Amino acid sequence: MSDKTVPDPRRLLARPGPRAALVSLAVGILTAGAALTFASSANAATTLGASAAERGGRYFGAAVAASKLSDSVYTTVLNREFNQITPENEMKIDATEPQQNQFNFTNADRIVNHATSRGWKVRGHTLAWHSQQPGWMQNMSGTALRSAMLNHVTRVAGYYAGKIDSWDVVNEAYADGNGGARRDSNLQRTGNDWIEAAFRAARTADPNAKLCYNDYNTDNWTWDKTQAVYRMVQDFKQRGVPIDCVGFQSHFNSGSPYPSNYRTTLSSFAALGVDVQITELDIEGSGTTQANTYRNVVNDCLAVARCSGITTWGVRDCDSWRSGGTPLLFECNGNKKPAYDATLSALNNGVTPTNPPTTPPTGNPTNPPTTPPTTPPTQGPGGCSATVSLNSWTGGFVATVRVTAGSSGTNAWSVGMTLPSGATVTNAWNANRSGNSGAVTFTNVSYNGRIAAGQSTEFGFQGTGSGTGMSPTCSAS
Ligand code: 9MR
Repeated sequence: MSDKTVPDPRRLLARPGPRAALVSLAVGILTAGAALTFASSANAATTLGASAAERGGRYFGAAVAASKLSDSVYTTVLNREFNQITPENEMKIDATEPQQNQFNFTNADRIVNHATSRGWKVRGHTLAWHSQQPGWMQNMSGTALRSAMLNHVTRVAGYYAGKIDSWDVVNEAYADGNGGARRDSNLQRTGNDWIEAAFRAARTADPNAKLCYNDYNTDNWTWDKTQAVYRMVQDFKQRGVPIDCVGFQSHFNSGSPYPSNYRTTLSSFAALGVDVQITELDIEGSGTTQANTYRNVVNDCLAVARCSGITTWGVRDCDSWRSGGTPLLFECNGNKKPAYDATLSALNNGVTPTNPPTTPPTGNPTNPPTTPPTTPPTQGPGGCSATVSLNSWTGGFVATVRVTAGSSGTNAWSVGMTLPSGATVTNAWNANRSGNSGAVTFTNVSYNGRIAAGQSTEFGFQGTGSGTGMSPTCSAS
């Protein structure tokens, strides 16, 4: 099935709600806090991938079609500019399991090998999706379909274990313009928990891959679909469903334009304790207008510490699923477009990350309050525990600390840890901090001190140096 031949659901859009004032305030705060640092032009990186790598170890990638790997114009651009690949169609369910329990990885392997032999990252796309299901799966329902879906996740993620940086575990599970409802599909009809079941199976099959939820029309913070996905991720984090990242497809055009609150969307999701990735970027248009939008998107990603990479959905305009909209960075002959120059210079100029918001977004009537927790602890303290996970690059790291309440919940908590010699905390979110090197203590902020028994919350901090080897201790009252 080709999306080129069917009406495009991305043009049937929900309208923004009444939350614009709050959102512009949030954007204003973020923008005011941003600082610009400029790489000297003599030392500036000359390719997208190299420049992104210099911005906190980010990647800049492209969706790749196996059939194009024999096109030398295509591979010349691909090999020079990018350091990450997403297979455009070759890892979809119809490609990898064309007959039930008969797996075919030939084309996906060609792409994965192209990437891994060059040290690039691979985003796996996608394990569970209503679309591009093979015929045998389209005809299934109920428990048989649930089992088949989980088997697919297990077998495919297991086959590629160790080779995939991030998996789109579930793709496009929410409906457009329907108040933030789930999309109806045979998978959805197996029960609302199908998404978390897929994530748990993926974690078991490949414990090292980052597990993402991926969708489109989730770029505008005020749209119901965005808010619905936000609530799902928030719920998953609160209940310990394994989710590490959210992919924003970001197919922009006149019907679904780049929203001015895009940075707020990215930073709000990141504040939930997940990485955010721009996964299928294309921007229809040309010339300066298109270039400016690419620049804005790059700057928004760079401003959010947990925005770990950008992938364009194809290499050249003629490779695009929307080639008529000339939405990519290269002409068909491989020449760079103005949008390329804007993208590279934005990467090289490097917006410094602002502090993630220290309070979760509020004021959205469709967004249940994140504070206080729905089940306040009745008594404390029953102790608490803390674990830390690191996202490191040369010279720096982001630490995500998970605080879990013991047997009777917490009213307040304090986490201490000793930073390795040479490491310094530069900023923290969702916690108060005392000290920035050596022994450092983090305490709850107003909205996350109360944790119900057995439940968790997360805070984070960014540092320079190496964060390896920290072992947090937790005390509760
Ligand atoms: O670019 C892909 C195109 O070649 C396929 O025909 C189409 C079929 O579903 O899928 C396109 O990729 C889609 C991606 O898998 C999910 N998000 C939307 C992308 C564009 O339609």
